[in-house]
Amino acid sequence: FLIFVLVCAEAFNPDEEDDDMESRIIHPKTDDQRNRLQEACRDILLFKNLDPEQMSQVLDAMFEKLVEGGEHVIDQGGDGDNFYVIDRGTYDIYVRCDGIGRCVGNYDNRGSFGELALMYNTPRAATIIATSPGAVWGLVSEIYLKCLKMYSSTYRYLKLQKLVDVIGTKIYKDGEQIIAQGDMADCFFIVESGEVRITMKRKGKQDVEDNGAVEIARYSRGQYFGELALVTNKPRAASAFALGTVKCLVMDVQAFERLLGPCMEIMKRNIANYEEQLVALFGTNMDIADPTA
Ligand code: 1OR
Ligand code: 1OR
Repeated sequence: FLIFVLVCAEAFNPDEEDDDMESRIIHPKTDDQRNRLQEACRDILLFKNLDPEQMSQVLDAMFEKLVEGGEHVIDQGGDGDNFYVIDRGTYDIYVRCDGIGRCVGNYDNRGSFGELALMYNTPRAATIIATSPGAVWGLVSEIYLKCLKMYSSTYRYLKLQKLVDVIGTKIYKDGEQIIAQGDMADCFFIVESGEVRITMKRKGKQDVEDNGAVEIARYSRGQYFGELALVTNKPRAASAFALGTVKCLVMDVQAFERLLGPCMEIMKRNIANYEEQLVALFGTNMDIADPTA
């Protein structure tokens, strides 16, 4: 999973995305209109990550629609054509259920509506009726969807970038120790290239050849290790050594907790497997030296 994330992060560059608004739509505006429009769009989340050029294209494409009190701006069940940003005026939101229309909310001189039918390609989910004379800014669905696409890719990229920023790489020579059993833990590793040998000391045999260490696992590209001590808050349960030259991605404990918190459940499930394998390897888990002892 992690390698997948990292590969995506490397391969993905939002600047390379087709971020042009293509067929440029321009509805000319007076200075006053442009100022009002800019003000109305200031808090629209979807527009926040657009660069000035893209934002200017979106503003160009928006058109002012004056409305009278009682006018339906959107009718429930209709097709989604535009997204609307409120310039001024008050609006009621009606939702029809079992033939009965109910007012479920209202807008007071600010906000936006009409995104649902465009996002999900569904009929309009509510009726919007102006309760005073007012004005809204419309944006055709193609451009709205383009913004949505850019927003989600930028958002994804920023998240991945955060992950990449806190991961360092480290190179180990053949035979070099990466983790020592019994040590306190401060980081987590992902093998980027080469092979890592995990060994564990057996109880009472520390002075026998090779400290009585038994190889219990080998990891290669894309696999992780060193998570156990971080998850359990215990010393390292095993040692890790480089087999040939090894390149690891290294994440410190703070980054591990912050960024991999959502993966914790998967890691815990894998840890449960260690216990099964321990029994399979040694007959009983009592045979392993307790690093805390
Ligand atoms: P749309 O494209 O479906 C109607 O066109 C718009 O009304 C819709 O996008 C929303 O932007 C807006 N349920 C459905 N649509 C709502 C609601 C709403 N509120 C605003 N809209 N509910 C009210 C939640 C306060 C749920 C009612 C059960
Ligand atoms: P750590 O932070 O304790 C050593 O540092 C790492 O070796 C450990 O995290 C795991 O990532 C990795 N038991 C304990 N740790 C293991 C095991 C393991 N396998 C890999 N590590 N096993 C049971 C004991 C025989 C698994 C056997 C396949």
